[in-house]
Amino acid sequence: MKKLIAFLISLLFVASTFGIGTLMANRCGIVINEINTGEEDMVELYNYGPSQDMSNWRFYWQDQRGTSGNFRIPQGFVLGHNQFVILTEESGTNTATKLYFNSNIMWTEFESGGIAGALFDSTGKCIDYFRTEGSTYVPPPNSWSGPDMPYPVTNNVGYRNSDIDTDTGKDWSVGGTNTPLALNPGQTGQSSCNSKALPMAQILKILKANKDKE
Ligand SMILES: [Ca+2]
Ligand SMILES: [Ca+2]
Ligand SMILES: [Ca+2]
Repeated sequence: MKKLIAFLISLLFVASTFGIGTLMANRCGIVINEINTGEEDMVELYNYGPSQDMSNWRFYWQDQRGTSGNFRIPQGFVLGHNQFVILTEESGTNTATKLYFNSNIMWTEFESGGIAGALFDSTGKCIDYFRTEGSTYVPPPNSWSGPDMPYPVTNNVGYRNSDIDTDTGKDWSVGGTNTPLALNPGQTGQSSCNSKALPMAQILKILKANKDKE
């Protein structure tokens, strides 16, 4: 029993020092949650984590035809816990849930050859990203791996299909209808940071099982 506890403590130490902390970092915060490649092009962000000041964050978009652009989140914009915001190419007056950039995104359902997007914080750190089939964009920090999100983007709708973020296209589905400012099919909206609790729950279960044996 003592050996087991020592092993589990060391496992926890290793996980918290080297693995889980960084691995889970993106999943606890803001994600690119949904895209609309039709009229009008838009991006939905969702915040799994605590309230976040997004002043001077940047959303970068591009396509395989060689077009790209940047949206700068305005100074003072804060995205609350479990809140959505839409970034749109339209022009208008910004609200708490919709930011207008008056700058065309060139994404299309099937003529772009592939599309990609990435979200950067004010220090330039990449927070989240996605890539479709056909895209050769390598999102920093160069950690995206296949499979890619499907392309064409059926019905101009691409969306995260769960609360899990694996930094692959498996997290994304296409088709159906857009759900702006609402959870997507397959999402609970609860923090996938909670997956941190899974190893602990398992550890407690093991400890209890061993205790019961004693
Ligand atoms: Ca479009
Ligand atoms: Ca457009
Ligand atoms: Ca949605």
